Amino acid sequence: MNSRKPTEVVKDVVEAAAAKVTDAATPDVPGKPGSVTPSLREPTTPAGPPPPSPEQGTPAPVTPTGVPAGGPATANAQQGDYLTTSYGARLPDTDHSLKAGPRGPILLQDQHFREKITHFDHERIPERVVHARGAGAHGYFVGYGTADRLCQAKFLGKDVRTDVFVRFSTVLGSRGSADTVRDTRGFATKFYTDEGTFDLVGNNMPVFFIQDAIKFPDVIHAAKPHPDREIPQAQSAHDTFWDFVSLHTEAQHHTMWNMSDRGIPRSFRMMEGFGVHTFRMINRAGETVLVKFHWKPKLGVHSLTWEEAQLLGGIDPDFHRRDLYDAIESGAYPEWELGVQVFPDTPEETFAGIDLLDPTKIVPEELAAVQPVGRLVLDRTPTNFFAEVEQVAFHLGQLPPGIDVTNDPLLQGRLFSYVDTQLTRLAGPNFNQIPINRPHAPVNDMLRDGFHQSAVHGGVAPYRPNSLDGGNPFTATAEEGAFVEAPVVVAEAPKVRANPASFDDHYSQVRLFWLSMSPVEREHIVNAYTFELSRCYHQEIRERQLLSLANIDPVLCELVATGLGLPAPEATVPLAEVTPSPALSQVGREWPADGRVIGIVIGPEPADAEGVEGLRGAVLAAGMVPLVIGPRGGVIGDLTVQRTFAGARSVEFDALLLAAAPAPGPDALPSRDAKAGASDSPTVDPRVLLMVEECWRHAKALGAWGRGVEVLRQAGVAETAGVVTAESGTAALESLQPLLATHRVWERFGS
Ligand code: HDE
Repeated sequence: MNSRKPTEVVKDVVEAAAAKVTDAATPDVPGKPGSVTPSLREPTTPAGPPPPSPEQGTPAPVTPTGVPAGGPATANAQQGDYLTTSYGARLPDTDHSLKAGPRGPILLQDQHFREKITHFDHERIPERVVHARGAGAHGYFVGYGTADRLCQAKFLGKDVRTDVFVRFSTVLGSRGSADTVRDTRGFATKFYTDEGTFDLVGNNMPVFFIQDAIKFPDVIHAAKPHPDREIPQAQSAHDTFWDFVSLHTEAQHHTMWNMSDRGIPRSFRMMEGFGVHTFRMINRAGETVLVKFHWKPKLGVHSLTWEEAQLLGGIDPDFHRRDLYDAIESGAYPEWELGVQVFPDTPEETFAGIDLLDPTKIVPEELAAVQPVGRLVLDRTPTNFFAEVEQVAFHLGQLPPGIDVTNDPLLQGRLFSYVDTQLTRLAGPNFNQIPINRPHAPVNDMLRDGFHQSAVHGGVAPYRPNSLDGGNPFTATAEEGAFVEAPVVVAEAPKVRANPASFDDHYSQVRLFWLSMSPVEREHIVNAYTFELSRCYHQEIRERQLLSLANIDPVLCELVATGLGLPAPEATVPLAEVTPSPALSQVGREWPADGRVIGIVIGPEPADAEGVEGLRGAVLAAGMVPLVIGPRGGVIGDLTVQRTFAGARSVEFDALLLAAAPAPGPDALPSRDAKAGASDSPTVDPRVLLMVEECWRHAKALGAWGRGVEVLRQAGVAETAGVVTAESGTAALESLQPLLATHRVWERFGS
């Protein structure tokens, strides 16, 4: 009996026939499929896509707005001087619908009316189910070449420059929610590499609420607004969130990061980013290591105070978005270094006893240093928010050769989710053809048709193997640049719904984080837990969360319990012995103050007697942004007033310098708001006093010279920590700069 496979038998027959055939007998009559005459053998020598048949035409290569493709980026923007329909016919009127007489009904034949309204009716697409609120920017990434020994991905090579698009986001809020809410921030980067797109879809926190992707709908349903009243918006301070995290205690680590100052960043530019999961890198020799990705901001990690975040939610809900775009526009390009923590790829997939597949755990930087591998610079704002920021579609399964996934069960689930969600959100399977998602590497994918198909594929054989398109497309070998999965051994094991035992430790690293914080950061954490839990309706939920806090740290538990007016429970598990990681604290280091906003208060005099113009120049020269605040709008002397006292609020700037002690302006009516600039007998405008008081309370640097010193005195803050006085504005700025380098005057918080 012949035991050979049928395919092998067919191959032999083909080979035998091919040996005999000299010329293929193709009739010269219409109906030939494709332009290639097939060979009898399967083509094996790679060759490009077949040319079109002579009788074939294609749509003209024009842009969506009707000009030849291949021109500048503006070729995709609207064209010409005149208003047209979507099919390019000029229009005489867009203000009146076509009616049967001026008082008559609208005629159904009014093509322009129907097109305009129909398109408008369909302008919205579903917002992202999570991370709906975001902002994005273009930039570039330059590899240092330091990863070459670990990873074959070419974009990490020395001086290789790759275009990127980054989208930052909050997780919980709807598209229109405020930027400064307490939440995790998304940090998703699309690298348009020559070897295909690489999406690094991370967060500004290195751990996640859950260990298995199957729990994602649970945690998100718990954190989103209650299904009955749809409140609260973009908040975790409510019963369902705390109900879930207090029952599902693996969420406690991420929850503490959210309650810490990391939950209220000062700016996207001042956030770290983390890939969260462990990934695998493969070098040219096929050797593998396990890695965790880190983004390190050039400006350091900084946060808002809770009160600043609240005020900004009302005064400037777009604060982070505006900050990002203003910084880029003014040339203060946000920058990060990409780094990796590297671990040996052992069968246990652990490092220093830490399970690298558990996304609720970090590896402290003191145990595995972050090694820089490249630099990211964001230097262009979007031209059209919808086309770019809204339509960008990330997917962490989009990996270049050299970077591969691990079995982290959260990562594994995400590999399914991101394509799936785009099918609804971007209405079909062709989302990678939307301009912002298009790869910058040639695509030959055999995926065809579907909604919004904008490629015009040639040939007749989008299948493999084929001979009718000359065998194209061919598969590549690793040497030819193919993405080849690392041949990781999957251990023989029973099919189960279970976690490894090491995933059961839910508290030791939360304690590690808590003990790594400075006193002022701990105070903020206590306040955040107390605030959020006090917003829960049910005392049972507060008590249950206190049980978790008791297992993290008795002092934390006691302080939060006191704030809630409840007894502190005893721990139910032994407290973990941990070594704090100083790298987790934001306090105690110095950073460049690039792009910081310096408020400058001037008086009503139409002269620059105080030397404010010189100060403005010095602020700009130091890479910071001046914000001139005056009693009235317009120009005072040579200075353009950017904010009036009535319109300014301290949360808009990082430090305040006072050039004058302006008397209460005619529009200053303190009695309308007793809290505004309270002073017994004010000779200074109460709104200026309010700015000073708030700055002081928020531990911001303050300075004055000349008559400005009087304001500090009246506000009761003169000669206190972080308040400088000098002979001139430029001298005051000089004394202020070291204070900005540490971000806040921490001792004002009493630490
Ligand atoms: Fe996401 N996540 N996620 N996520 N995620 C989405 O994809 C999901 C997770 C992250 O700016 C969605 O296009 C599952 C971790 C960012 O467009 C969706 C799980 C981390 C963004 C989705 C996670 C993230 C998303 C919604 C559990 C940090 C915004 C819209 C396994 C490492 C990307 C979309 C942007 C967006 C699913 C967990 C980061 C539904 C199932 C962990 C930054 O596919």
